[in-house]
Amino acid sequence: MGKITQSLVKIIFTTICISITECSSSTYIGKLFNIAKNEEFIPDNIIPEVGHLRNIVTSSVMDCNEECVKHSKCTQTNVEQLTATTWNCDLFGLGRGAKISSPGHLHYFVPMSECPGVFLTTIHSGSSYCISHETLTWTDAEMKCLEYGATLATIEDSSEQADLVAYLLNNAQPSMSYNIGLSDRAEPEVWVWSGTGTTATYFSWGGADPQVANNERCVTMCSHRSYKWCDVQCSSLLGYICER
Ligand SMILES: [Ca+2]
Repeated sequence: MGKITQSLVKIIFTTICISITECSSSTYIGKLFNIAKNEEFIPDNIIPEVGHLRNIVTSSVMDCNEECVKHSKCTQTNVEQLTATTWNCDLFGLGRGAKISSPGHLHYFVPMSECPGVFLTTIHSGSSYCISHETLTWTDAEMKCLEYGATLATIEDSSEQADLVAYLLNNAQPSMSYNIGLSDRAEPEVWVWSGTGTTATYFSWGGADPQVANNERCVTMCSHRSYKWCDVQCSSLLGYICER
């Protein structure tokens, strides 16, 4: 985040909360910080150097989030009230996965960059997606999604799959397949969603996939199979779908 943007954000923050003794979280969520979709999300498997940045004590939730805005690598805060006037403030950079945090913790999220185009809320109820035609490996795509305050898409059921397919049939780049958040990179044939850390129960495989033999550990919505899923090598350069 550039210095001008940081200053601007600080001014907006100050303006919003100037006359409020204890600026409640709902006052500025949505203006600056998007609270994670899962309010109990806390960064897990944090990436070294940009993961857990600092732990400090602040006098309010707002002060903690201001510290985050000032820090070039901070994208997330986790705040817990200690006393009437003190808050434990954890600053985080990029992290992935979902883990249950303790009750009383507040989690805030600020994207580091914007997806090309916009996050679309009209594809499937309750979710927003960034469909990127930029071709990246699965891991690089996951990093990009994290920078957008998202993860690679988690497709929970047939209704979400059908809605994404309908969108791609009309809007995808010709012959482009799109990575989603599913892989068995940790353990062969145990398919885990990167966004939630959960083992998949719904699948929409196309053809004879998945095929264990070819070191195909990452999953894509395949253009040549009407966007049913193919397992591919994680190094394949493909489009990708982020969800938040
Ligand atoms: Ca989803």
